[in-house]
Amino acid sequence: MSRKLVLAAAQLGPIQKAEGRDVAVGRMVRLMETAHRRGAEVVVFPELALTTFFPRWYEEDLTNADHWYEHSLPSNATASLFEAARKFNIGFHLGYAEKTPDGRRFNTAVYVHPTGEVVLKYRKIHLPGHSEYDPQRTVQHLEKRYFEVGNLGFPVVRAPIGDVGPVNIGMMICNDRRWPEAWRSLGMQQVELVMLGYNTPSLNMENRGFEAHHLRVFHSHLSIQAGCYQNACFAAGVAKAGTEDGHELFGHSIIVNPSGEIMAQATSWDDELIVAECDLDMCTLGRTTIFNFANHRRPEAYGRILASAGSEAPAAWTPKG
Ligand code: CDT
Repeated sequence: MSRKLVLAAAQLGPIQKAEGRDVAVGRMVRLMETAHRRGAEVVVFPELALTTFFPRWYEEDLTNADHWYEHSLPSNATASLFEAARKFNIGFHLGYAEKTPDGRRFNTAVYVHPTGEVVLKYRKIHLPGHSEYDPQRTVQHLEKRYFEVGNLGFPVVRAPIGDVGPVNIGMMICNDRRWPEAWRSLGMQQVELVMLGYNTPSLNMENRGFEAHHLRVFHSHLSIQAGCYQNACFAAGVAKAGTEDGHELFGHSIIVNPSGEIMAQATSWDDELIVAECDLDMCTLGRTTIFNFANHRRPEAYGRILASAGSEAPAAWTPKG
């Protein structure tokens, strides 16, 4: 049986702070319809797809921020996404802010089957930024204030997609893509398709003058392409892009194959669908040769990676002569 999956990455343009979920959801349903017309079996939306990237806004009392979170899924506001999935027989990946019934807050993504069932849930682990208002910064990045570190690990599930049959699906969210540990955790479960959404400011507010503007996109692509190559998988890296209330997020959404090559790339910083036919059998080459983990990994030499989060300076060498 052919394992050619038609994958769509649905980049979203900006969502302004004052815009309600109805605006975003309406745009997303239109993208799902376009994805269906282009033969896609699955569509991947960005991180925090339903609202503006609100962690740039400081809120002293988190209870005043409740309106940014989804308290259930589906909800009245998101029901039409689930209806579109069923109507177009298309699975979808959605990033959103989750508030659990016991009051916990996570930066979350789900993969939803066309029946409306949630197949896989992931809660972001590598939260960038800070938790308190930082007067040094002109723009805040308060993910550590708004979210707890995800508590679901890096799960992979084998689930049917479209005509392809079972696919090993995993997820990461935005900053996770920069961490090889995240990719390898998915690779260790033979992931075939990584769905990942991002909201990445075009300017690094922690820039100390060393990071040229163009390197922001380069580093995003570098991370995704390396992750795919080293773990023999496909990925859809999908942006929320454009200018939200004066704050620019870059686009450049991509679909990448297990050779690390970009198969499709968005060219706008607005709502845009890119599609690629992904032959999942391409994952076999890397997995059975150079990245045959069972044959070539040396976990006995990797102890440091689990022993501590931070690095330590090496022993100094000085010449004897
Ligand atoms: N959303 C998210 O994780 N954005 C980060 C920005 C890092 S700069 C604080 C990213 O890694 O793209």
